[in-house]
Amino acid sequence: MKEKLQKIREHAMVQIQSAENLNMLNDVRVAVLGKKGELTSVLKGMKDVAPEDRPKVGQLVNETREEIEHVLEQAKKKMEALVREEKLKAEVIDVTLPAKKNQSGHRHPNTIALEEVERIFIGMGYEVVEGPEIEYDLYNFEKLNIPEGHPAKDEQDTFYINKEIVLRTQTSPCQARVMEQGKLPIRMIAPGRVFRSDEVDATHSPSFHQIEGLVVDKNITFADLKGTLEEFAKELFGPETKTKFRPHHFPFTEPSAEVDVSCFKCGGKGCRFCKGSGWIEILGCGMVHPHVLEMCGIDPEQYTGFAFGVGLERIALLKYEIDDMRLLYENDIRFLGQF
Ligand code: 2NM
Repeated sequence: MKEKLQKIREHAMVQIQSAENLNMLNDVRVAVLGKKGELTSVLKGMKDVAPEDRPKVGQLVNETREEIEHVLEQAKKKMEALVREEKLKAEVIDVTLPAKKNQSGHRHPNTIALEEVERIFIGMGYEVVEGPEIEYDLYNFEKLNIPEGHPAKDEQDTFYINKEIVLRTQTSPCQARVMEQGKLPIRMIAPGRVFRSDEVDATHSPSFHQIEGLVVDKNITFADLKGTLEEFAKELFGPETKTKFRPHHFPFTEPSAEVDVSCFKCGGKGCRFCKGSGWIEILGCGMVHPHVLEMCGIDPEQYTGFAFGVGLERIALLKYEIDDMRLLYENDIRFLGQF
């Protein structure tokens, strides 16, 4: 009996040693200590042992059982530790790796500039009005005091669909349409895409964007025009910004002016940015020509108005110190990602 137990014990030890995983260890337990296990069957055979020997044999079986149980438990713990370690190795996370960046887009610099201009004028009580990009000659030219034969109507500069229809060369046709509706007073800006038959270079494109403004009411004077555009320039380029109105000519306004702002880079001393002059041209403006009011159904004896036009790309180029307009249209992510 002693030998038999010895054999069971040794066999169990070898089996435990060679077990490669937790399942195999469990198989050993079942085979030795389980209900039909080797050691269990020894216990069951106790009835054949002489009564006087039973306590001794019983003790021996129990000792063997305890020993095997202990070794099994140790082996199980070791195996579990090994499994855990391998799992940790396999699932290792390198917290020093750079994180995956969220590639979220953002507004185009043109849009940022547009919304900035809109914000300023909405703050002064203006409405934002849009209109068609394909326009009647009537609204694009005729009602804006640009008659047949005027150099602005040159086929060299305008995309004609036919004799009556053009790609709008400015957004003022929107304003002619609003004036024609006859609801006064008017305080509006008309942003949008315009078209001119220009060659592409650093400052020209056959398609670009304008924001034109119009105010029509009783007693509107050049002082209102100046105050409004001075305020606009200060909001857009900073509170220190000075403005200068230079006489100019536009067919739809009289008198007309071009507006320069003091260079926001050098403060007006003169630098590379303003080409040494201290001033930067930003827009055109004037008092709406009485002819224009009349042609749009407004009595110029009762009402006066001022209007202005800003190039959106010009504002974006200035604001972000971009030196070539083409960059705004190429959609190169390396460029656009900077704004
Ligand atoms: C400019 C310059 C000066 C202008 C005029 C009008 C309208 F519809 F009232 F006649 N809208 N915009 C205007 C005036 C535009 O752009 C440089």
